[in-house]
Amino acid sequence: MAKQVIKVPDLGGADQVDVIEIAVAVGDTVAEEDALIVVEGDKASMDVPAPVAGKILSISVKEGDKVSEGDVIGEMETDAGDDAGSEAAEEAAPAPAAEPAPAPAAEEASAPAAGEEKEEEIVVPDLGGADAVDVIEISVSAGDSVEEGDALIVVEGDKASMDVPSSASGTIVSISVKEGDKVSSGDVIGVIKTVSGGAAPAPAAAAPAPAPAAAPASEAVAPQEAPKRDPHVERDHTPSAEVYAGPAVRKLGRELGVTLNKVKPSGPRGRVTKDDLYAYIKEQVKKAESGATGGVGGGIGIAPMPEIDFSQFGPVTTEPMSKIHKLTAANMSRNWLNVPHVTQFDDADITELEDFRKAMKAEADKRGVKLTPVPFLLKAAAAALREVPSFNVSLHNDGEHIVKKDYVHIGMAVDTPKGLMVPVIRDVDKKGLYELAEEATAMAIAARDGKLKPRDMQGACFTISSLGAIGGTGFTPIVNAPEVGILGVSKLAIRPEWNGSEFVPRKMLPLALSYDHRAVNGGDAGRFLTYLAGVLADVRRLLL
Ligand code: CAO
Repeated sequence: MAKQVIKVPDLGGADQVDVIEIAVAVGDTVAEEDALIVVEGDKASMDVPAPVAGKILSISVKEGDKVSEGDVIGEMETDAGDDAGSEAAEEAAPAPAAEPAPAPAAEEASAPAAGEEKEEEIVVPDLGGADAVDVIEISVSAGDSVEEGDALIVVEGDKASMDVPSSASGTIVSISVKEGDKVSSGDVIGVIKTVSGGAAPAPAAAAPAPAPAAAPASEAVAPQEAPKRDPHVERDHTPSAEVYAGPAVRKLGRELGVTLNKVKPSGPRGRVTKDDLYAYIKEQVKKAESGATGGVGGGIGIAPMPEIDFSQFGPVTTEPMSKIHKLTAANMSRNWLNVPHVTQFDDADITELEDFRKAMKAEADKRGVKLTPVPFLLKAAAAALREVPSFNVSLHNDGEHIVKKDYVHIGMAVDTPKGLMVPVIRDVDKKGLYELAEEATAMAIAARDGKLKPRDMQGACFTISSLGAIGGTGFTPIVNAPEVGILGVSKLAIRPEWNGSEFVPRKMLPLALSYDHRAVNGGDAGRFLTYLAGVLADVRRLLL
């Protein structure tokens, strides 16, 4: 182990550049060439990379300080031998950057007459010795009008990204590179049409674009970033390449898949810092989670609900939601947003069912069970799931398969003081009415007493939500995904029905079937509900 002083390397003649970002903290382990700090001169910002791999012992500068070549910016602990001193460090440190040098002189060319159009090749300028750098963004397309100095493409070397600016004002005729291509100094990347203007001669043909970055300070120099900054630029429409950010932040942004123009900058002169990037990601995660957990919106691009102080309208009390209530809210949001719902309505004529049920009431009481319409609904739904197997399905997670079920488990929504619970009655198709009545009652009691186990609430193919005892003429229930559908049952009403020759009073039960239209089509749903209503209208069909 050896201590090594970290010094600012050759800045290509630049002096007193600003420290605009500290990219590491004491105790961080860094690899050779990892950015330690970012400095900025008049025309470019650049990383100061770690001269060797090791651990940061101290950083002796802070954002806003000014540094020059040779200044000590900190200390590292390295694996090198004890003779590794600061001189060695200096030698080891690749000169990362240089103050942007004046553009290479354009080749002499005779000035064309005023108003004369001319096509010029656009050439990659001096990249400070770097070779075969990546094209990471194409900022213009054919037909675009550009001003001299506008970014045409953005390239990136090992340690920095930079704009390749237009050498002249004019119209882009063509761009011959694409993102992902590699280019070197002198490569032609397109053609621009210029018009010479009056006394002022147009830029010379085929002149390399002014080097936006450092003139080489050493062979190790990488292209440097020359960010274009316009405080008036509308950030959402700003190409990432034009966002003002250091190479380390750009790299991190790419790794995390963040488009930098969406990040609110907090650095000097609108610079995006690493902290801005992290803050942006935190915000996105929070938004996504609030959308997924049924918060008050903000996920998947939905505008969040405004915060409202209800006390301004009248007296209020605020109570915490129960755990079940919060879970239900989260599930409802998830299901509502994920499942394309369709709700189909029908009325089942349950006049005969009610006669039968009442006739059996005494016997049921003797057995200690309460025979309400619910066991009949369970039985009829099970029969319909067997009759229309294309309805007894779930959409596979991969979105490419349908899971067909050869079992019939049905959930039953129970209203409890702590919130909505949905216990599941298994193998409904194999059970008799009394057994179902008994189980439904036991499940409802367990739900209200908070005695249901997680397994008691899993595995349903379908759910029945009966609000018949409460009232209402109809409602549209939300599918309890990944189940395929849910039957909402409202209060039966005696209504005049036409029997072919006269109106007769019939007991009509309003049914509403919501289903996942990704998993089943209207035809399946229509057959399912028609069959179910038919069974309720004539329970003898359950015997068949
Ligand atoms: N129309 C008219 N009367 C009805 C009816 C209907 N559709 N359904 C039930 N009834 C009657 C019953 O017959 C019973 O009357 P009797 O005592 O005279 O026989 C009375 O209403 C009360 O029934 P119940 O509530 O004790 O039993 P149930 O089997 O009808 O319902 C259960 C059980 C657990 C489904 C119900 O108690 C419940 O919690 N329902 C609410 C479900 C819910 O909250 N759904 C919404 C989910 S989405 O927010």
